[in-house]
Amino acid sequence: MALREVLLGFVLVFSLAKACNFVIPDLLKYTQLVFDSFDTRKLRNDLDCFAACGGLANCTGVVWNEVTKDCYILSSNFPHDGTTVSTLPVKDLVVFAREEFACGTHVCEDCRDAYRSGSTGSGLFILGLPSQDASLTLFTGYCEMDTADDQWLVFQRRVDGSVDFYRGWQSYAQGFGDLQAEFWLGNEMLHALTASGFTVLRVDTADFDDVTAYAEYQRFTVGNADDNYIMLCSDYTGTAGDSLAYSNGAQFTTFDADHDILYSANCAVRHHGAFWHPNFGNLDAELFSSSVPYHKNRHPGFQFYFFGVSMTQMIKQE
Ligand SMILES: [Ca+2]
Repeated sequence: MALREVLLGFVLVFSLAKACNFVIPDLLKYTQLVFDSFDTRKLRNDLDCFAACGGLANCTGVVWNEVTKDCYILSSNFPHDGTTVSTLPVKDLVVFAREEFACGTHVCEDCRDAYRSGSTGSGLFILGLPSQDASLTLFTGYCEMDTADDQWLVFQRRVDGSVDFYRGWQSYAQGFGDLQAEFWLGNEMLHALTASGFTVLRVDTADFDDVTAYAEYQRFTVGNADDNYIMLCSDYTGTAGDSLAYSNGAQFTTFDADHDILYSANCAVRHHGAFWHPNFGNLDAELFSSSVPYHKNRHPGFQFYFFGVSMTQMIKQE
């Protein structure tokens, strides 16, 4: 009887693993894992945990905590507002990354790593960003593989207005939306990604007639929360106009956190969108904001807005 149970168990494990292949990356050179999960469940064991992932369409992997029996679901959907980032000792954890979102036997270092690992099509990947304190930040990202002969991590996409971008400070800090549709990756991640070295920013826009334009900035950094995610960009090239020059050096402003230098108003409220709002004094134009595609009265001088029906912003490490 006992042998039969063991055999049944073996068959069950085998069939689960076969139905959905997982990579178990070796994380032992790190002491801590930092990640934000879509959902957390108390489960009996690791088998139940990765089986839970196999049953969810948007699950890219799971983090299993052997001590607390918590199963953390990683997803292409962002957690709802109010969730917090987990920082846990690696020794208690096992990561199961779905094979199609990993780089061979490891989690991808960046989009270039994903491309070199043989994934030449754009899509989702589980990415690991190491810090100097031996912690690894694990997140699901969308890699654009065929723009300007390079690989890019998308941090904002607007295409159809399906996601509400008129959100507050905490939402923009942690990210929101759906990586396969519209989203903001999060100011915390933008800071972490751009703090580690030279980063190139690229903005692609299209208008109603599918006329496209782009802007590239060879230097792009986002500060930390203490600096209200101040943004610096320089060395422009492109066809869309150097519109972001006006936001160079601006802090991030949302409707509930006013860090623009316009004394009389909150630019995120006035322009119905969070952004690194520049100060234009009394010039009452519709300006930069993450609500871009649906602004009506675009100022003709600012070509992102002239072109901006759809908009993608992405970065690559140099
Ligand atoms: Ca203000």
